[in-house]
Amino acid sequence: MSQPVVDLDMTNGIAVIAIDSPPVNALGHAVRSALLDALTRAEADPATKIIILACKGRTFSAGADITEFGKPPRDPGLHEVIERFDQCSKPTIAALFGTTLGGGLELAMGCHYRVATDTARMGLPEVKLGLLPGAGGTQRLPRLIGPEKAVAAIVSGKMISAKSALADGLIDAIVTDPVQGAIDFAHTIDPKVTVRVRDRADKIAPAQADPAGFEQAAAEATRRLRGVEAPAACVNSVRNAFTLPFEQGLAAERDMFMHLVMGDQSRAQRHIFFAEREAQKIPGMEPGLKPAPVKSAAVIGAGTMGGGIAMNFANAGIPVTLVETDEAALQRGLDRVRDTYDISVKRGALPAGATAQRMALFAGTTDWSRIAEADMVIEAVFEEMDLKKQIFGRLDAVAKSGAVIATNTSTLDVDAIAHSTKRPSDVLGMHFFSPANVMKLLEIVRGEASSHQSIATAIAVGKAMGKVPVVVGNCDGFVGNRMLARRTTECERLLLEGALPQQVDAVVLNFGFPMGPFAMGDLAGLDVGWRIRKHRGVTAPISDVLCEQGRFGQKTGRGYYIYENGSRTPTPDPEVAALIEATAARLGITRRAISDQEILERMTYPMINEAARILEEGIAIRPSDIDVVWVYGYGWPVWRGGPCFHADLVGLPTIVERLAHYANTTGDVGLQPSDLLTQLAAEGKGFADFGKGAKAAAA
Ligand code: 3H9
Repeated sequence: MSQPVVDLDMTNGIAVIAIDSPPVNALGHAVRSALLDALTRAEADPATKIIILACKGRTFSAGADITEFGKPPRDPGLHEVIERFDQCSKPTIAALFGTTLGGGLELAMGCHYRVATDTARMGLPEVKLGLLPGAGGTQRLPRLIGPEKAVAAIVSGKMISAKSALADGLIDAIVTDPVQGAIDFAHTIDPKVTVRVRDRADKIAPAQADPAGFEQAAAEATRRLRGVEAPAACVNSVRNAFTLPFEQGLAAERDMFMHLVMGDQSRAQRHIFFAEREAQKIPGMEPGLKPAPVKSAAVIGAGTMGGGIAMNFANAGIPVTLVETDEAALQRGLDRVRDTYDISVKRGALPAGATAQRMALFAGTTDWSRIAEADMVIEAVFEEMDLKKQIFGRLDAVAKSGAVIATNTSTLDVDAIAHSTKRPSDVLGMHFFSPANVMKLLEIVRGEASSHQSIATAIAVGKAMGKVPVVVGNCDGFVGNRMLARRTTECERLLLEGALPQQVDAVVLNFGFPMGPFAMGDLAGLDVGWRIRKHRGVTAPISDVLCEQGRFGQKTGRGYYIYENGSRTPTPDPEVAALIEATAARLGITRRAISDQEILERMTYPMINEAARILEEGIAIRPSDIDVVWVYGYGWPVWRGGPCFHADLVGLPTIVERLAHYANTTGDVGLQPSDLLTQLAAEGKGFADFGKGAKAAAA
């Protein structure tokens, strides 16, 4: 028989209803039914004076069970459960700890009082799933903390600390132990009086009299959001909290929730939520394999990348030694790190005093023997195979036995690097993205000899750093850059064939990327790619001409665009248009008008084709891993779910047909649809079906 998911204890007039549904006490159907049942029994007992809603395990409820979304609803719904707590004739107190999120917080706000431990955090993160809080959150939170703070919290989905929650009125007390604290709190209230959040008017009255403050807060919260539906729905629903009676506001919130939950944007965001977690699961890895503890680390190379990587260790509380060849370079590296922390403190992203605290975890050295104690060493020097091999040979001599030794290479063969040591099983790639202290993606490159233990350790360290690790295979460009290379090729072609940088960038921006590829190139520096092309003996006619003229992008004030007087805003440059025309003429290409639709297809389909090849070759484990790489590393809009998810929405037969067309018009055989894409399309399947046969056979 399955374990009960809700426990009811009635002692001395106090009923404690405790949800017990690991891992996060999500409010699935079984929990909702059992909650109603427990509440009915607790309320009906004449001895009951107070009802406490608690949770067992590691956290108060993290909200609705997301796996139920998109399936037919089953009664009782969360609304009904919350309504019953709200209407309960005896005072109800929610005892919060851990992370109280979404429907979990909505349930807690349906109670008459809330207490929380001082480490508890709470929030309404539904917007991150393309939703709005759909069980009263947009109506009750404004009544507790005011519509201005509520709209900021709901549109950002950010968590609120117990301290702020107490100051703002979301909770009534901070306690040491959740249940005992709730019992103690119960002694301070009149058990005959129930205070319903729905009846509270004090915090919404000012906005009813003058909504200007709310509108300003709403505009501020939605300032940078393009193309996404959920934030606007959140704003409208919070506005209803002070313009409509409670019941009407609730009904409107529910309608908006139903609309959003059925939409592609929320489906995409839910896909990424689960994809991110799935990416941590590596088939074939021994169950229960524990990552090795990483108590100290070293980073070889104190340049921008090395410094950023070292910051990640310090941010995770892991002492880190930066290693350089000379004192001056080391000092420059440490200074850069300190400056970066100072800027974060100035911006309010880190608390005052954080610089000193984090810098205390840094050591710098030019003496390699100092890294002998490190449990993990990451090399972050120039992209030069001979140099890397030499460094790994030295590391082999000094690093302690069992230490994970990683390279941050973005282009070189991890196996060749690993085999310059006598312990290739301890070697793997940890490919951070620039700026390394900010970007969330971490490609963990598994070499042919990398051990499961070292992979598990790299995943655990990545998670501790707040990164999203994705394990990928060893090939040129791994997953992300290999796909990006396809887009870059199309960028050049589109210019030669008739588009301008601003047209291409506008299409990509409208799709939802934060930046177009040409503005991005200008930001990163066009000379970087130029150097790599020269090294590899390849050309990109337009980019090469720009570089020959010293147009390296933002850093020289000119690239694909002009940047006047230090401005970072790209301004189209007629000289570039002329230069593109001249280059096309020189190459005998007759330029033509290119539609936005064609641009979009060529900016996405060749990458999707490459994704299929990456899967065929086993470089990525699953399509959803590729989606995670693109969302967290390259700005693919999360509400479009990543390239593979998007491809399934477009339909693979369309993509196959268009790729064949572009292969034909450009003469590039690399654009021919891959075998996997062709096969899936022919079978009426999508990326979502990839590997399903194998999984079913294994089951
Ligand atoms: C909502 O509430 C809608 C309402 O407004 C209206 C309804 C009408 N459901 O993240 P972890 C799984 S929307 C189902 O690795 P952590 C997760 O997939 C909801 N499953 O742990 C994973 O499974 P697996 C609003 C869930 O400690 C396992 O639990 N709430 C849910 O790093 C462990 O998760 C949210 O958006 C769920 N709600 O982080 C909160 N949550 O082991 C979403 C987790 O098989 N959750 N799982 O891979 C989180 O943010 C994090 O999970 C949390 C814990 C911070 C709680």
